[in-house]
Amino acid sequence: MPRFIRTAAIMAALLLLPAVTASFAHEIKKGDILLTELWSRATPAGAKVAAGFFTVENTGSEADRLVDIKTPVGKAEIHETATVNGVSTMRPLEGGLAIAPGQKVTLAPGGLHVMITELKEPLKEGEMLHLTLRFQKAGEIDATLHIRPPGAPGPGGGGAGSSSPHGHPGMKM
Ligand SMILES: [Cu+2]
Repeated sequence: MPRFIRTAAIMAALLLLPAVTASFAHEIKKGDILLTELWSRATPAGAKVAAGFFTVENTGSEADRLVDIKTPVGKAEIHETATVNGVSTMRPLEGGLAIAPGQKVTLAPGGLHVMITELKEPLKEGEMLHLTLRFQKAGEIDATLHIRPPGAPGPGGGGAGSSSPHGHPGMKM
């Protein structure tokens, strides 16, 4: 009897696993590149800009570089945020994002991010944002980013309005 119960419990756990993996341990791997924590934020109607975030890890022994990003919903590029004399500004990352062997780089609000301009449609909470990332070595990777509530501070949990919005001084919106 206890053995049957144990088996049933394991089977239940296995059945639950795919859903859990999809929503919480979402990761994408190609070659030596591992992408995790892929997320974005919902945008208000009429907004022309959006941002995407993820963590990229180079699990291999050779350097790689994220050189280009495309998305069906607009124009995408990699931006860096820098604070000069107390003023936060952002600019496209020249030459792409280099990732050394063993290095892990996190894109997050206030730092590196995928900038989407000329946004064709609002990003809706609960849906997915599709990006095609092109790496010098790993090649093209299709990435899906969970669209979190507006103002979400991170890839999971949290709620709206708990952090400052993703600011873009210097860009006309
Ligand atoms: Cu930006």
